[in-house]
Amino acid sequence: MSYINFNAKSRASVHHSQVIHRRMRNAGPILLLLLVLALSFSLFGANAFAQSASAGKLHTIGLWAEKIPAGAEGGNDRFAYRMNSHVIADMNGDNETDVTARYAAAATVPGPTIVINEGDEVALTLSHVFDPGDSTTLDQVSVHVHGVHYDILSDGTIKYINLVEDESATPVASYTYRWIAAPGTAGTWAYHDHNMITLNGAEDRGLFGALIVNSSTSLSSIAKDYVLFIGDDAFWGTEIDGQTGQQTSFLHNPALTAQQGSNVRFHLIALGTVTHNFSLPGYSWIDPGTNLTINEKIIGPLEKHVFTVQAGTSSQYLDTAFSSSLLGMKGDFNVIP
Ligand SMILES: [Cu+2]
Repeated sequence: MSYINFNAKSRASVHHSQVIHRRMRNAGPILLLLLVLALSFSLFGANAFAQSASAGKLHTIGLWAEKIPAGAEGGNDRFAYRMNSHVIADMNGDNETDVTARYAAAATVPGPTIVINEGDEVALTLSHVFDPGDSTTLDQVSVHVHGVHYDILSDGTIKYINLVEDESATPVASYTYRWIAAPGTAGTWAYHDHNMITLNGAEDRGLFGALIVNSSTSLSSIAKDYVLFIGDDAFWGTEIDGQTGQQTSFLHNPALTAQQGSNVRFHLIALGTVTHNFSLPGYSWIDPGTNLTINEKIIGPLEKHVFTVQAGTSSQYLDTAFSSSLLGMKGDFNVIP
């Protein structure tokens, strides 16, 4: 499941410098350019330039992959991603904003939800910190993302698959992935480990999370985002505050809360192997890409479904597929007046 854009390496700055070099050879166009610049300054003021400079942002992310040892109740060790640092800046590195405080301090399942805008770029450096000093530990871990553009070095797969190199963090070296949220990539996408070979990729052990690419036309009035991964036996989720960006992750059928009258957006991503039938009794919503109003949605493995409702009365979200309902796949949707 790779969506590789081999043209993604060409950068806007390269084109700009070529254009400027061509202009240097001929003074005429330069005078014209100065005239246009002066004119637009007088018409629009400096704001027009400030806006174009802030069009796309660069997200520099440090993500750690950690081990969560099995608790007293037994079971298997889990693995999880933790946000170590997230800094947003202009493409040239100016105007840095550190948003690391939005994330949980500990590693979480699901992993951190990375929220960016169409036009942004991401440089994500993954560090392998399972068992520092233990040379017998699993040696490769990666981040493979869906939906956005990247070149072959950022696929997050092993050499056997990509024919170039192992694109993994190891106990001795981190690995940097570069993503470009080009026009047309808006949506909600999964990212996950692809390389923990002895476990056949460790998304089933906790190494997965979501990337939300908001489009320029996304509603700015979203009070909360709920990212719900649908596993074969439970929902695993993250709740994100629309104002502060603060996020909290929950294992096993989290209770979601909303302020009455506010707009909340559900992002459903199916993991695993079975088909689900999602419903939220008392609510209906527009099926994206159509003008149909629906009140339930069949979601197959690796499919996703994103919709927005206005919080009215408390309800429950649930999976009504036969085996899922036997497993109790449901959680509370609490609306606070
Ligand atoms: Cu995948």
